[in-house]
Amino acid sequence: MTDAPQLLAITRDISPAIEHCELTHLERTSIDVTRARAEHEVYESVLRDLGCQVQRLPAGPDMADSVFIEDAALVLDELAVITRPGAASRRAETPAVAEAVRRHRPVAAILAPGTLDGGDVVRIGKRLFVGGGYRSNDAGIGQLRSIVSSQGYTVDSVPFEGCLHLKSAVSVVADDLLLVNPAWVDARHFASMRVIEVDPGESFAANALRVGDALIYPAEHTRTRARLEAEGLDVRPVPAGELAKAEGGVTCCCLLVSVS
Ligand code: CIR
Repeated sequence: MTDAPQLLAITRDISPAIEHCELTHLERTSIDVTRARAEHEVYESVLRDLGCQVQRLPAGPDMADSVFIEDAALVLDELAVITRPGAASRRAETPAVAEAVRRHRPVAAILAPGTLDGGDVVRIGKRLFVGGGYRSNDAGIGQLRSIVSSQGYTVDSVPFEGCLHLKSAVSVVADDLLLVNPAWVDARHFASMRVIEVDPGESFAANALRVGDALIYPAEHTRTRARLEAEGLDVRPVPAGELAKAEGGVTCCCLLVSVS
């Protein structure tokens, strides 16, 4: 008899230095660390409600962006790829993530001069779409292709603009359905997928975290949430406004690993 696979959500502490986080498209505004930590705890408790086991890694004051653990690795069913983040300040984040992930997957790594951020990778089955040109460069995307092609994955570079990562512009909300901000990415790159567009007044609303059949979703984006619910999707709102000031969304704050 085999045990049913379980979902492990690896999260990471919010650094006391989060006020010094990387910012690209937002003005720096004061981040309330206590409030951000409270938001993160709600997020973790919703992950648990959805059946995940949560493992939170510690972070140091040299890792301002540590909470955004998604960028440090890409975890697939067959293997994990430890990234080389596009922002040099974030490269100290990867060793501890590699150590945690290695318990569950064989591990490969992106090497210099390649760069890749996990937030740039949208997976649709065996197709990986990588937002190129900002945090993830051609060398990193090429290395990813070499690493995963033997496992049957295709890797395509997708242009986007106006936001930090491809997953800020598009995320998968059901097997055949994407949530998209059309101002930031052209959904025709993802042929065969149906599309829900964000409400035009909610630019940052395209990032949703799919856990099983449910979606963890920022409570702030009420009008786009109504569009998701009108599709019959099970939306679990979480407060995410404080971490949004650091340019983070809900996919960024965990790595999901199916374990048996
Ligand atoms: C950064 O600029 O790297 C962080 N302040 C935010 C990272 C958010 N990660 C993500 O969207 N995957």
